[in-house]
Amino acid sequence: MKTIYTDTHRLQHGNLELMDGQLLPCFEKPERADLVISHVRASQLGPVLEPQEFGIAPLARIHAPNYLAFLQSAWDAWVEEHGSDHHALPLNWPIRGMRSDIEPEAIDGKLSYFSFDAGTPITPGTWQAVTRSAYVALTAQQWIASGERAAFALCRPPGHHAAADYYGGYCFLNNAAIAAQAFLDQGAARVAVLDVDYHHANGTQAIFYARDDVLVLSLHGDPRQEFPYFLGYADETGLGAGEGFNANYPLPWGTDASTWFAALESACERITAYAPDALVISLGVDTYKGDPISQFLLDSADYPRLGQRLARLGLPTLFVMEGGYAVDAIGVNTVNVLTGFMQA
Ligand code: OKP
Ligand code: ZN
Repeated sequence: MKTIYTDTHRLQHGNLELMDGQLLPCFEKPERADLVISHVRASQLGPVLEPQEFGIAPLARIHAPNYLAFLQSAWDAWVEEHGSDHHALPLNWPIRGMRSDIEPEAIDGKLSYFSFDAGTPITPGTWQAVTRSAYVALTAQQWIASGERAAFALCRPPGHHAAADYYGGYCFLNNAAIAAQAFLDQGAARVAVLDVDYHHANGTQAIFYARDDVLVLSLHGDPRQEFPYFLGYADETGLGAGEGFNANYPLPWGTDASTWFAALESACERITAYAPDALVISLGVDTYKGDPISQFLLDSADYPRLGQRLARLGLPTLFVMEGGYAVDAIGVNTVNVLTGFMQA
């Protein structure tokens, strides 16, 4: 299996996120992808290739023009207002009854308008890093379109919390959604996106919620207990033409491998019934028992089994990297999924 990767991810290196009442060093840090790529290189998985350039068009198939314009200009606008000593974080949001339909002029207002948390700093290199992360996904998608059985897009920053016009949860551009749309634009009739990250795929769900050409499935910490709290319930099944084409599997804190794999089995049956032309896996390994911000109990030996089950779906499969914050284990666990897939 080919891996697509670029060092450009290091340009997103946020200093601080607001968490547990403190400004803490960002959990979503360059070492994550550095460790995954070093494990890929040490494995027998296959070659590591650089991404190509794709311009703005495939990003604009998913993201709103005003959002892309904001992301591209946000750091410069922030520096103009506040200088460059601190990375840009939002501070307040429109709640029920407030106006959420007008993009403010001031940069602090724009940051709030286009975001949903205070954990996702915009830095000098954010635009460069997030566009390259999307190009990693698009390059891997192209390999599959040209006949590869599977490919691994080692994206960083991750993408599944980003929707058409907002960022948050360390995500800015929805790499998995951009790749799924590329399959459709190249002639696929149906694509399934299965998100096995610990956190709900709120952005991916929102993007495809009213559509029947992308089946979105997500296994995740129950939103009653877990970030992002405001989406990811089991009764969110799609809207209009999309009714029946969204499936959530919320699971409680402390979920172990047997419960998690039972949910995976249900999701896999749904995918088989949908008979997609391609499968995109939003691959987070923050389901690991040692993850510092997550509450599931999977162990490293469970990840090959995940890969094996996905291989049995028999579909062209694009793996897109999402979360995983136990940096000691993220490389092993990720490569375990991919080698499990290849050996099946
Ligand atoms: C991104 B991805 C927990 C705070 C959570 C944001 C987590 C974003 C996860 N107390 N902060 O889905 O791995
Ligand atoms: Zn996650």
